Amino acid sequence: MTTTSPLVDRIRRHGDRLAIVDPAGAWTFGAIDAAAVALAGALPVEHGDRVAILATPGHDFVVALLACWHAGTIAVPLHPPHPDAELAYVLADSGAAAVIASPAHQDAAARLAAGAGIPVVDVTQRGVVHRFSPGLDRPALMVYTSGTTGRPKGAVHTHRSLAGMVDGMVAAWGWTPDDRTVLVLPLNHVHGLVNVTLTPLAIGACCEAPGGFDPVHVWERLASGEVTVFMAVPTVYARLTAAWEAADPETRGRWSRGAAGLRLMVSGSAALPVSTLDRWRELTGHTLLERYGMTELGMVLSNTLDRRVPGHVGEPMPGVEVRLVDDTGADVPDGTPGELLVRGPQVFAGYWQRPEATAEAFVDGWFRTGDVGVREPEGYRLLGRSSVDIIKTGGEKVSALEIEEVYRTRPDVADCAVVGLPDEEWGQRVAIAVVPAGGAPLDADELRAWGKQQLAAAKVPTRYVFVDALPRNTLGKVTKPDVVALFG
Ligand code: MLC
Ligand code: AMP
Repeated sequence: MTTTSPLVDRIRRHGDRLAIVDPAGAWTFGAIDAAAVALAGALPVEHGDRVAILATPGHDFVVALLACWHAGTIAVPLHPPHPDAELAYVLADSGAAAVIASPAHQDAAARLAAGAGIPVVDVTQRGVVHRFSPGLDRPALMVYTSGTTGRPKGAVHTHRSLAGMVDGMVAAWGWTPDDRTVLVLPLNHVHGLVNVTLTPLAIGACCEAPGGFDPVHVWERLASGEVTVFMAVPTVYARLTAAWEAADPETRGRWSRGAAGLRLMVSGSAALPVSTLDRWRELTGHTLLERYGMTELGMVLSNTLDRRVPGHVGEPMPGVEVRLVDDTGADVPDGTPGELLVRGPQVFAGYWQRPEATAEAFVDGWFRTGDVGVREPEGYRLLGRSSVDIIKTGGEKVSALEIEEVYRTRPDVADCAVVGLPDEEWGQRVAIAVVPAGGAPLDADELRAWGKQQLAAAKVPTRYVFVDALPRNTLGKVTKPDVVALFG
């Protein structure tokens, strides 16, 4: 039986090979596929429905994802540590018809599903699936991403665009069935989901999913001699470096010798500081391969296996076309900065139920990234974003305006402004300047604890300053560079 999804078809072909290792056990491709087919039969859904996934990384998540595709539905992965408010928003915005949940997340799933008036399906439930008509351009996945305005939007990928992403990475980074990787990233983003989970599985390689990021565990796995590929955001490499510094000399030597044996180590999702790259090379002998991507696009620019230039993001991925344009939309010459536009087989289909935002995101069929880059003899180099209101912290993209809107709902906050402060470990840190209502002083710890109930951890400001008024220009607009200056 072939399905709509080329990825499902490829995954099931690897039969008896080892697909997944997680804290609950080890599974072959055949076992994963059989479980997914059976779970698909238990989903109370119609083709095209959105199905939310609240699952532990590894077996449960992959079975749930493949079950969504066997049932002809659109998978909407959730990040279990997010607070209810954030998860409920995604359930409501996507109009999810059901939630698939791991046993470990049944309570949260039941609470959220009750609020949304939809059923919870345990990942272990079994039924008989009904076939559906194939179509590569059917939506397969929705990943929520922050923008310059309002709440996060669902970026819709089709079976075709997902396969395009996977094919590009296999070609560019030389994935083989003998590879084995360790997943430490969340599964509500393309980095953890497509690069680290789906791509190895599509070619018959093994994905270890320890269930999160623990630096000591990762070092032990890198030192084991079993892992061949590792991919993460720069903050993870900074954390691993800190764990190495804290280890005793014997452990350091063992970790460094073991990690040197990997085939490939990749960094992306945020700018990799050259200092982090240099230190990692001292520790492991690896020059991190830096690449640039985006939720809407998958991987766009990448250094190559043969050529890695620090501070640069290389050349377009296979099949991807890019342009750099000025304010008028005209192409800029090499050496001149411009906004990066992208076209290619892995570009997303649009934002869920936001035709205007989708239309605005494209110009003449090219996706506007909002990132500013320059083409140099060494390859492309990114210079930053055109909007100060998009912040990247720990590899997570967050919207300053979304955070401001949430804090302004507090009666004791008259006004506020959110900015990103440069930070070696996090890339940027979220900081907020608050004008207390009535002038009474507020407690930063309380503001942070409150924020964690409303927003994903990455969005909650870690630096607070209290002011009588926000700095504004003559038009009354808050001047964000002056807000940054408030933090010294
Ligand atoms: C957690 N915290 C964060 C944060 N994550 N603060 C800022 N930014 C973040 N991203 C907070 C926690 O609430 C906690 O607060 C404190 O920071 C330390 O938490 P921790 O437990 O030590 O952090 P941890 O949970 O280990 O998270 C760190 C991390 C994680 C780097 C592992 O942020 C992460 O997985 N980031 C990757 C995100 C990602 O996958 N991005 C890809 C997007 S796709 P307190 O108060 O409790 O101390 C994309 C396209 C592409 O960008 O190109 O790939
Ligand atoms: P997201 O919307 O979470 O997918 O994040 C995509 C954004 O992350 C891009 O638009 C860039 O701003 C940023 N990004 C990803 N990779 C890199 C990189 N290697 N260097 C600099 N920025 C990056």
